[in-house]
Amino acid sequence: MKMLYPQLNESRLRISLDGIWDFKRGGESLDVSLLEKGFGGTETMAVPASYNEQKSDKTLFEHYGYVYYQRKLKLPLKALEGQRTVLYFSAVTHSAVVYFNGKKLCEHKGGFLPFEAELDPSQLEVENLLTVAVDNRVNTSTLPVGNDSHAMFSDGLPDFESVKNTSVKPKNYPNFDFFNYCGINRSVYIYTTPKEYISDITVFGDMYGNITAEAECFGGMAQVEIYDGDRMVLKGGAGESLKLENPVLWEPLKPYLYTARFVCGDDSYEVPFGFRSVEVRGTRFLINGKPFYFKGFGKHEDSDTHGRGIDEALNVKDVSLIKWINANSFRTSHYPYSEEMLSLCDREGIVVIAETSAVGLNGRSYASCREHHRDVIKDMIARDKNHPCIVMWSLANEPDTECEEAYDYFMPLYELAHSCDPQNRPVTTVVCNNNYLKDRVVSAMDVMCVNRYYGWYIFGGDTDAAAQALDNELKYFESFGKPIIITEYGADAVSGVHSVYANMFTEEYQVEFYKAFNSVLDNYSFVAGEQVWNFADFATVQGLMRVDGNKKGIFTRERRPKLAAHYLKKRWSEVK
Ligand code: BDP
Repeated sequence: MKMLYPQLNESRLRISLDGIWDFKRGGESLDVSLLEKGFGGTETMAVPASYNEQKSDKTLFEHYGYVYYQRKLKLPLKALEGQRTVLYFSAVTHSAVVYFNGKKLCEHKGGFLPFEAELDPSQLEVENLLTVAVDNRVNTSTLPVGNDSHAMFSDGLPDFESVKNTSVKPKNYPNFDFFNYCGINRSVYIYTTPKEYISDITVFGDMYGNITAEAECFGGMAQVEIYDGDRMVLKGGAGESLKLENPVLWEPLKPYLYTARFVCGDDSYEVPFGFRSVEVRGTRFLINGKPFYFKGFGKHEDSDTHGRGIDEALNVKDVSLIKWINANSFRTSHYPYSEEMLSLCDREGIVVIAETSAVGLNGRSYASCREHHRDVIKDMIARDKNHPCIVMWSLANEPDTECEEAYDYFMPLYELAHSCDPQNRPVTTVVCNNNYLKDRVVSAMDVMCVNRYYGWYIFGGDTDAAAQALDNELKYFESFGKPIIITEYGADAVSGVHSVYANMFTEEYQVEFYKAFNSVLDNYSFVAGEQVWNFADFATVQGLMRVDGNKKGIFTRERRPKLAAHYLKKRWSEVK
């Protein structure tokens, strides 16, 4: 779906619908009457944010199935007259059915990308009712992927079925390691455009000053003006070839942005953009012709109370910590992050690997996810194609790439991503197979991205064995003549737990783990980056392997540094 982020400017109005909405818990089947008629006796719920932790209520925390949101809204009908009026959801997790004044407006599958629908002027009243049903269920056809049940420990238990049928409440079994925070996670807007309007924009510059500036414009031809600050430096028809002599480049940690202003009839829209080129040449990842070494993190959109809801102050804080620790990049593990975060990274010069929500894929989900996976790739690239901060697309995290179907599943997606991206950025799939010799996908990607947990899940507590295992694996991957990025490696450290023996779960072990890994990475010139797992501690499902969440953060969930933060800060001030 092509759409532009709602913008307030001289041609467009933008009305925020964020705030406290009415809320009602539902069950496993959709109750259309609640959407048509609205509902009374309601709970309150903040939008945007996940609903799970907004109340001190375990049943909501663990809710399974539908919930309903509603709000009344008064509209300035005079101001909307003659305009196109659009309702825009930045992200509803994982799927939404939307009604406006009792009639179905749209529905959407996928919890991390925007969707919108035009409001029919004849349907607009002064006082309107907006209702939204949100489903949080994950299964083998959703991304991220869910399982049907937990097989673990049930095998062989004689009365398992009877316990299951009597006492086990229906719940999600995520095939991914982050808490399934759901709800209206990002902002909701009503915006207007003139009847003749710009529906899509492509704009970017390369390191030589060439500009691609195109606009889809209903009912006319668009013009484009390029600004350096307040000064217009170029002007032309959208789609014409434009070139700026000696542009200031967008560089990692030294960003510089120009603005492209598009005009079509009465409509206009501005996009900040940068001049930068990305290329994979041999074993190097080049940004603006220079080798770039990724230093940074896999992250999550995760925080107390907000859950996975957008938190702009936290985003600013995280970027400042990324700079404090001398890192330069992160991956949007394991789903597309908010557009606000990407715009922030454009401004701050943080390099981003943008990932789809395809996490937890296995042989079974390959058949049922393919079409949805294609949609997510297309929609993510349509939304994010202009951002200079994004230098690579990741199709998935840790799919089963040993199984027979894997190559035939991923290669068309790899081609699709390339064909959708006007900047033709490199494309990768992040893998983590126990037997790397059997991987059918990673060496076919532009950059090999590998997650590795030697010293934790394999050879836990033994950093010498971990180093040797990593060394063996890197020797194997070196033969492909492509760059490799270690996109995840990490050890849980419970903040405040210390030991002179550097045992697992202590802050000391986390440091020893990173020292051992890094000493091996430093020996291989085809290693193009290290992104540690994870930036901060984060919430997960309950389970034997998790002590109140995943503790592999370099920072705690509150963003306080662990010992390893000081070690990495020093290393990253020295390395490459
Ligand atoms: C990796 C996954 C990541 C997990 C991590 C871990 O990609 O989502 O959180 O393992 O176990 O395999 O900490």
